[in-house]
Amino acid sequence: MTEKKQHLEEAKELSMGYFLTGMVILLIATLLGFLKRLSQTGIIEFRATSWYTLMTLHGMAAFVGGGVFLCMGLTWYVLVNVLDKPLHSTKLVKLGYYIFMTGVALIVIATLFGNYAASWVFLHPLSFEAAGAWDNWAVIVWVLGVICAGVAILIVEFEVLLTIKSAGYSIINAVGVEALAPEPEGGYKTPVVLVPFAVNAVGMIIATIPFAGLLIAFLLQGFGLVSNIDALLAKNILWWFGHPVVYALLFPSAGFGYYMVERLTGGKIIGERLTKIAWFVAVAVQNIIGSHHVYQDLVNPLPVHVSQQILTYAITIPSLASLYVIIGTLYLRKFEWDISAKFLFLSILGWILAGLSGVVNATIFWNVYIHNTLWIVAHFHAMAILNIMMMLAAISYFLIRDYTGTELYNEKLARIGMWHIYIGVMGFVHMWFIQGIMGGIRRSMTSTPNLGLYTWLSIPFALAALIGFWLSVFVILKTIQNGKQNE
Ligand code: HEM
Ligand SMILES: [Cu+2]
Repeated sequence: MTEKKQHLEEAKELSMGYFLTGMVILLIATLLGFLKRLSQTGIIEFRATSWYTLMTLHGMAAFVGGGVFLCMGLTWYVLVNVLDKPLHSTKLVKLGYYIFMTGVALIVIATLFGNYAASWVFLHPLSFEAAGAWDNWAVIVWVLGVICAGVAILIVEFEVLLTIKSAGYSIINAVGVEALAPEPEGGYKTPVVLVPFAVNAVGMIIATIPFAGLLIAFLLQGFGLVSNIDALLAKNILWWFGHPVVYALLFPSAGFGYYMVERLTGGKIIGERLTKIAWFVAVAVQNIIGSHHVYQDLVNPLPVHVSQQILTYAITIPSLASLYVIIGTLYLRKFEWDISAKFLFLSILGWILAGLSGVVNATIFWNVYIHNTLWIVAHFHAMAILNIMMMLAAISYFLIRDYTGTELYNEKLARIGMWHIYIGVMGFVHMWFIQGIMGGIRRSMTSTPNLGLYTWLSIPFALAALIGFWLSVFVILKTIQNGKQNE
């Protein structure tokens, strides 16, 4: 086997481990989501403690266990392909996997066995005000689980940066700095695909440090060694991390978009300088906008509120630039509308919807109306599924052919799955948008009075989405199986 083949094979194996695990977690998490929504109609019933436990598990499992994990997995393969160099350390990649899985196990224990139900963002002091619903040990196990996930994220992000560095690229340039100067003859040195991965890695490493401090304070309170963590400070720190952790999904997903567009169209994306400068804006801004989640905690000082609104608008720049260059490149070049291109295109539409609804959240004047309503739930499911999961499906279908060297098991079935997901999620997300505008509250096991009709209407859509997920996973698994048989 040539050296090139060897490092690709190595990355393939590692990616596949992360990928399959993330997919299983995601399938379970989406099933929980469906059951929760169904129970809000009254067709099935959960005890209150179970509903909030499942909500907590669903959020953490879908977002972090499924989304972050899938993105990490796909990242290894894309990085090695773009760099044409081996990963910096396969040992670190494996270590990240095992620590993450330990975190998953602890979170499952804290929720399913300990009834921990303070939501995936466990805003302080909820954990310690359980009113008998869960014991202190469940808080400790939950926090230890989150610490494992945090350590795994740190390891993975360091590995991303070290891989870029050991392939001979400068990290400074990889976060967009080189584009501050006009493009030299022969083009910029750093491939543009690397930029979102590097920006995310830097962002997560910085954000994890204050978060680690908060988690340790939680542990100390859990053991009874500290009694009064300041709730406002705790919330601001939680969101310092909680905002950019979404970028552990969104930024790699943008990178996958660039990668696919370049390979689909056989050339570099247009607007490289613009794109890199846009990402450079995100390097710092991503880490200082978390307090837009606490606009309604009015005791935060006014300059914090005002700066949060302006800075949050600034973080739309990399998204706007990405939309522009991806749509522009696809418009200008010829390419085949295969299943990946279709998923990619739908993901772009989802990105616009999620982004626009996010601007509503970011604007204090509107936030007053939609804070803690189902509008927020609509916004982040639009982001998580209509944008990110669609992009992850696109890159999965794209890479699975590389992985296996075979064609898709059944392109028609893949297309049917795609439309089920898209129409299904569009449908149920819009029921949430409507309920949110009408004041339907989030994190409630029962529908807000008079808004139950929309909950009912969302069920067929949610079911369609679920069928779409399972179909897509079936096609991917079958393709992998066919690939193995052909080896
Ligand atoms: C078929 C797909 C899905 C369905 C039907 C679904 C359904 C739900 C429901 C009913 C809630 C509770 C909302 C409330 O009433 O406040 C919820 C919360 C949530 N979902 Fe989903 N979901 C799905 C997929 C996903 C995915 C793919 C992600 C992320 C990648 C995700 C992330 C979250 C998060 C973070 C929460 C908040 C949990 C909390 O507040 O602690 N969901 N979802
Ligand atoms: Cu945020």
